[in-house]
Amino acid sequence: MTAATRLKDRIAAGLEEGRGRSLAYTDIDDDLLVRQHSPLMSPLVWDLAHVGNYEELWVLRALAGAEPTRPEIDTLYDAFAHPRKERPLLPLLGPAEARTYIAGVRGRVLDVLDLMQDGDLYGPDPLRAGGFAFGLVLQHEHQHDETMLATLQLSGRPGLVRDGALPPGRPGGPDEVLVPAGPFRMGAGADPWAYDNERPAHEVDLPAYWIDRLPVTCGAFAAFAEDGGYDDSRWWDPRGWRWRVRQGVTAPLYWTREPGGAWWRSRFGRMEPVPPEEPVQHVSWYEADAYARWAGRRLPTEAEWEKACAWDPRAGRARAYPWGDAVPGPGHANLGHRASRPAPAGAFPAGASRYGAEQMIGDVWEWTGSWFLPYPGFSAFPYREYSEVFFGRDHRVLRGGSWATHALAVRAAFRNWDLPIRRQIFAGFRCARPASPEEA
Ligand code: AVJ
Ligand code: FE
Repeated sequence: MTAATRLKDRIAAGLEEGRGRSLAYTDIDDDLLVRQHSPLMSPLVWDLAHVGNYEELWVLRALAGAEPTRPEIDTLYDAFAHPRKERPLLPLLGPAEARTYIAGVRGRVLDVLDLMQDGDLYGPDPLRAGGFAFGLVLQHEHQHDETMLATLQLSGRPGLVRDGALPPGRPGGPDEVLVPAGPFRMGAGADPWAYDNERPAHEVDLPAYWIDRLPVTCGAFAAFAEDGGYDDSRWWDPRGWRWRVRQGVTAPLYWTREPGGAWWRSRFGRMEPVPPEEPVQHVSWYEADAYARWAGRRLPTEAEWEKACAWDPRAGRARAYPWGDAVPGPGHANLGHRASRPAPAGAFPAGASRYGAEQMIGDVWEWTGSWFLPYPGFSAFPYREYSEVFFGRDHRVLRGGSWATHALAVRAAFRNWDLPIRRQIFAGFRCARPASPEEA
């Protein structure tokens, strides 16, 4: 078997798995597919056709030079032409039409893949090299699948809760790990499917710091709320405080408190007690930032997060994942919607990084203290609207992926970003603090 055949098989299997996921999440009544569950989110039927339209743009047209199959629909599925709140008013393809459209695109994409040779996949064309355009559409579909899950959670409709088994938590152990001072290499190395915003890799020198071994749990976050953390402006960024007051936020999204004081949450329409040992999710950057200040800490910078996750000081190189370069297995991390929830704190000792940080990949996206900015020497590829137009002081960086993220759509160097008010995403955080000179 040639190297191209092996890569083509991996791509074909990945495309099929991703499509199975998109179709499973949209295997619901048409009425639920076309309805807008929240002005923050697209109707699910938009995501479905958008995924196929993106695949047509990048594989059929950009890579293979094909003519548009349905030029009149492009603008409907251009995320920049129409903000989310406008999407339900557009003459979108209906559910059946959308499924037919994306299946037609997929058939042609598999034909294009089939015809690719070693020389194409390992040649100089940057859209073809390493199967880049295929990796782009595959990751994109998984990103929208995660967005669809967030929409389904917002809809509050029962169903689609997966009760797959997760490993038990491990109470005890150190709260924080020390990362000694020194330089490390930040950003994507040889990974052919890395996004433009992960490049170029560059050296960053950091002073010594402590970072939480585990993400902040629901129990710890409840202590902040019970201590009046939501009522004390001292802990809050001024913009966060205004947002908190205006929105009347008093707990993570989907949480409620009984008169007796017990915390409950709604998860895909199911009411259940908040599990104290589970990493907290559905908190905004502002809530994470306020918790950290209350705890006498701060959020890690993006560089601190990545060094603690990926750097191997003995080998002097960055790993693709905390545990090494092996693709994520069930003992490493909670990814790919095994269960519709994060795993309890301490569930993945085999997923620990060189510095001893755990659960950095999977479970919950982790807010960092950094704005979404380009690395020095950044150049947009293959299009400015993936990352470049979002750089600046509007979006905060999230790292590590959640329980809903597919293994192909996250790695140590992967950067996600969102507005600091966002709560419907599967985001939590961990804290950090500088090390004193004696500790360092
Ligand atoms: C990287 C998750 C912020 O969903 O807005 C999807 C990914 N870009 N379609 C998003 C994306 C174009 C993006 N995030
Ligand atoms: Fe998209």
